[in-house]
Amino acid sequence: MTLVSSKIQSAEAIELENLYGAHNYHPLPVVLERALGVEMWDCEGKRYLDFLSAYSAVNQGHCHPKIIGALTEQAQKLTLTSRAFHNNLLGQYARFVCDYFQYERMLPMNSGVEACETAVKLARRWGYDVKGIPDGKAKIVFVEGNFWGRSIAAISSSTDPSSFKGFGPYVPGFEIIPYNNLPALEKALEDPHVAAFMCEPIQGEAGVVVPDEGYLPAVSRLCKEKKVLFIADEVQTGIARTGKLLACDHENVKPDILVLGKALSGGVYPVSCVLSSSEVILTIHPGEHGSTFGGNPLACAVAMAALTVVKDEKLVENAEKMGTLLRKKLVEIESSRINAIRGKGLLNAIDIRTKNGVSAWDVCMKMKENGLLAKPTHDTIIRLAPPLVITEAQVLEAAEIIKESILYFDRIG
Ligand code: IF1
Repeated sequence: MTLVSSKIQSAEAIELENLYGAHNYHPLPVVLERALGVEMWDCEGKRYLDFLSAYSAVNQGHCHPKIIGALTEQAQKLTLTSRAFHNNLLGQYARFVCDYFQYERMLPMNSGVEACETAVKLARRWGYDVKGIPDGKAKIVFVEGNFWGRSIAAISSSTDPSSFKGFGPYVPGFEIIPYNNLPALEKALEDPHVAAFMCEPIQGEAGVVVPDEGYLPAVSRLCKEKKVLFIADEVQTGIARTGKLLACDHENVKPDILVLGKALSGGVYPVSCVLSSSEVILTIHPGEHGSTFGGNPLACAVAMAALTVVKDEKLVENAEKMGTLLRKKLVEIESSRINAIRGKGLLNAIDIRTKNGVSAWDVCMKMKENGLLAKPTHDTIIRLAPPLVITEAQVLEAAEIIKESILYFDRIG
């Protein structure tokens, strides 16, 4: 048995993944060894600014001392009881998270996809028990470009072939309509068997797609009129990322079911949850849904610490302020390669035009060389989403790296 070495070099670490791991990813060739706040270091000690935040899981910054403190303290007391028994933290955490987001009840899960799946199950059950949809007929409406994970249900609602192709047959009872299109929603909701409409308030994986102002309030109104639950997947947009506690808050919309994950733990541990009313959450009875790890005391302690950091360090305000500064600096870059800059708070994207064979991937490789880590999505889009603890000096440093990396390709033709 070979001993695990923390002194491994980057090339060897990548080779081992290639040799022994599944090939379900194509990461940027960087091997990270440690991180703090917005900064990360690779095996050779090179420093980077993190502009991905593990897809918005690390909103509070890497290895936040208060969150790691809660983790290590709780880890020495009690980590997992299963839900066969109570633990001393779950009730306190449920009250904490309900007060924090202003909902009546919470159902704890682990990953984002499990929480989204839970929301879909709750909607179907509510559809039968409360709305009175005939058994087996419940329909959930989704939007094109949505992303909520890799399970069979999640890919059954996906319009991205790389997610769904070759994994059928798919889950029935799902309808997919265009995003940001109210007439399409109005039409879909004419079917009395629709239990819920689910979408991201800003689409993350689709490329930071911000819907028109007024879309979400109209969605909420249409759903109410038709007695359909509005499920907001805020797994990526929630918890201060977009410069409000929730992206729905930009338009003062309150979803009937709110799904949270990622930053709920500050990225130290998989913690997700579904928040809703008693009417919805209590439609599921003992034995009908659950998870070995969901609601475990370690997760409860970590999530309470992570949410406390968001308030204590005013991350909503900082995301708004630093996001505005970042976009201001980015629009100043004079390059014909840039199609558009968009986003809210610190969830932003540069839309890069592929020119002379230079793609978003090449720009990300150049940024990596220059000390900033970001990942392209869909060939042409670079998501820019640093931890929300970023300082003004770090935003300016990052903007300079991004500018230099793009202008480099303009200089060489
Ligand atoms: C991967 C993407 C981002 C999500 C929303 C639910 C989930 C996600 C809005 C599921 C997950 C992740 C999954 C991760 C990469 C990442 C991602 F590029 F793949 F699409 F963020 F944009 N709802 N998003 O964004 O949460 O079960 O993963 O905890 O590699 O699949 P999960």
